[in-house]
Amino acid sequence: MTLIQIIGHKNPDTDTTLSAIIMSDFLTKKWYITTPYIQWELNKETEYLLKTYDIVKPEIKTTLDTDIEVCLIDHNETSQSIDNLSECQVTWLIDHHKVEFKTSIPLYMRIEPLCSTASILYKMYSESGFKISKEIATMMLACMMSDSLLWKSPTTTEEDKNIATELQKISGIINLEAFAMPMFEAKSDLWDMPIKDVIQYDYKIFELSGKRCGIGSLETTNPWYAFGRKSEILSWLQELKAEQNLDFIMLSIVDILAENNTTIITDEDSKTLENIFWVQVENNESDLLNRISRKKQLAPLATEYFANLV
Ligand SMILES: [Mn+2]
Repeated sequence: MTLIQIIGHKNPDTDTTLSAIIMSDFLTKKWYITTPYIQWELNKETEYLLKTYDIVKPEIKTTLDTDIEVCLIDHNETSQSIDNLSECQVTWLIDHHKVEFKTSIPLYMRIEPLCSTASILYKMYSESGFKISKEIATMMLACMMSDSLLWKSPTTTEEDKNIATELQKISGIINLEAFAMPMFEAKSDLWDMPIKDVIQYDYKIFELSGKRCGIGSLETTNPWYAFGRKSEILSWLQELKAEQNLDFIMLSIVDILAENNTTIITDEDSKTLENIFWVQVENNESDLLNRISRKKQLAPLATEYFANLV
């Protein structure tokens, strides 16, 4: 019997958390003994889903046991993973992000450009001939809706939509919008949260050609909340930049309903933002139009910009 620890990325979101749970179910069907973990407290969308669908919350861990095999889920970059990744034996990796991963041992690695990691897991169940329960189907759909923002993100593919149709049959979820809207509303309920946490609510650090870049993407049905606290956000962006030893930091406010992105940026990083996205910054704000996907629209342009600086 092989034991496997399954871990999602830092600042856990719905796809990383539920995909860890789904992967645990999948590997159990393959006779492994597995435990899903998350790296920090959940966001309110995921909390809402656990409560509504009676799902057990994974335990929090930021380092893993180096004697037990590891499965990375929904990420592959060191800066987004557990603190002792270099000492761990990663034998599985399932993801849908760009690849920045070096391995010292052979592994099962599957990366596909689908809207969610759960979409890939659906294919793995199908290929193995494993039955998907109603609970797992519901979780998979939640991951797909969360990562694709109800198909609005350009990461959505035809294959994802076909997978969702199959999952709707199993889960009995007829109306996807009615299923997804309470998720988005739960995620947007930030009134009691310190601004430092708001910035890092959905936040990733990238190592781009030797530069450390923090990119926050606050997906919300209520963008006015963030703009109402812009001056606080700006001073915390400055703080976080120093604290996390970053070269650049930006916070995109993604309006889920209007499908647009207005980015808040400090004076210090305004010029860089203008150069990355070919936009204007005014009053520490910039209209990034319909660029709502960090993995497909924000990170690639930033990657290209910093690569050209070298
Ligand atoms: Mn994901």
